[in-house]
Amino acid sequence: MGYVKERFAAKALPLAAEIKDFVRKNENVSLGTYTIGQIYAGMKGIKALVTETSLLDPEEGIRFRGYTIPELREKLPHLDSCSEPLPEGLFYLMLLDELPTFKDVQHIANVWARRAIVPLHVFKAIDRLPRDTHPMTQFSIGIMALQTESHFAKAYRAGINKKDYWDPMYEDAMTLIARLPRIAAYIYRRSYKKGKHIEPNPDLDWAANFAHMLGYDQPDFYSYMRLFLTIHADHEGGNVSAHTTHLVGSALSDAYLSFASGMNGLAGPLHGLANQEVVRWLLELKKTLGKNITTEGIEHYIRKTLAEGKVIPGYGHAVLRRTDPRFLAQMEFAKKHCPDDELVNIVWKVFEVAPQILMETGKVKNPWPNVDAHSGALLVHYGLVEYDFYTVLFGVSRALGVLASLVWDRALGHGIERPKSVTTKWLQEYVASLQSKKEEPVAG
Ligand code: CMX
Repeated sequence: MGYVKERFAAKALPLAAEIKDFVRKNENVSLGTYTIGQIYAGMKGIKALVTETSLLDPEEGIRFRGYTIPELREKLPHLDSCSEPLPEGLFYLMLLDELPTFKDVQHIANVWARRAIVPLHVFKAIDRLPRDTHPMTQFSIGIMALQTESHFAKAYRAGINKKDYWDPMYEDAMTLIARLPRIAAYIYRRSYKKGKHIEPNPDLDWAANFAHMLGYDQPDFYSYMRLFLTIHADHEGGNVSAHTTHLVGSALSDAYLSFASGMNGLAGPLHGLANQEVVRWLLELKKTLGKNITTEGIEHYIRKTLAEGKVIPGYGHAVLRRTDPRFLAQMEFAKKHCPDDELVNIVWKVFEVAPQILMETGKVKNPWPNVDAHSGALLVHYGLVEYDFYTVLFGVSRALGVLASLVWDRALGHGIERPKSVTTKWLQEYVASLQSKKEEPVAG
């Protein structure tokens, strides 16, 4: 057993017993009520999930194990040549609830590098798909093809004791994270670079090696990938990709099946696919406005998009009510590395005018930009212009959070998820019964 796994077992197993006891003693404590409006609005705001790795505050933004994004950028280990954190360190923090040392980060990087070899049949499965298949579909199928490697599925079939579920889940999570960059880079080079694949460089860290396999070896791009893969990793448990991974895992589906399901959710335009939609929208804006990329021109374009019954991609959020700190971290990065880039400047101009227009609609609850509003312009700046691929980058990062959570789910013995559903007729009758009770004459 590696030392990270030993530390996880030493921490998680006593905690599982502690939480069981906590639940037993407090099982009737109410967390408040929820409304019919919330049910129809996608269960927003209903506290119904437990996720240990991160917590989202509507006003402040995300905290990973208590640390904000600016704090992570300051406190997580980084290379001497780069001030951005190494995402291996964030994974360690989310898994163990402890800030890693540089040595811990190197250890994780070494484990992933040793496990990074992808079996040939995975590439063959991807190669059977038409080359113009959307990269997220190829990614999901690649992950599914890798499921032949699952330790959890084999252990379950062999009759593993439920107390030990976390162990093969840990192994699957580590192996899957190790292999995702290779699968993602394979899809990129297959789809856009005539299948000219690039061998991994084991001397590079996880993020830089990914950038290298994609074909982008600029040191600044390595830095951006470290930042990108850190900030997209987790956003508590209720977002579609995290919730889906957790839900499917609750049926004891292994890490590959669960994570592929999460990626199918990430591929929706209201979630992760928004990063490709933002660049598509920005390029259309540029084409429509020509040289007239003024405040008035952008305002007009935003109003036209809304009038056509479409959303402004990259704006709004189901929980956040302020500018996303993940947007701000990328803005800060861009100000340092490419302040004169044309598309980046358009992102900033849209930021100046879009919130006011969205507020004027009177219905958008959060008019501020989210993480996806900025990433694409930076990727275009570094030459990665094939925007249909952007959600795959998001997916590689999201693996860190949702797979750390999946290991915790099995260690804590979370049960199969199965909320109760009712029909609209049931709700109508329920409301009518409440009204008739109110109208009943009071005795005496
Ligand atoms: N542009 C136009 N209208 C928007 C909007 C936007 N950016 N954001 C919200 N609205 C609209 C909704 O479509 C909804 O309209 P209807 O009442 O006509 O259905 C209304 O405002 C209220 O929505 P809300 O409560 O503010 O937002 P939701 O929680 O329902 O949805 C989100 C959140 C992110 C799906 C939504 O803001 C949106 O569609 N944004 C654009 C897509 C996007 O950037 N997604 C990425 C989110 C981050 C991520 O997961 O990666």
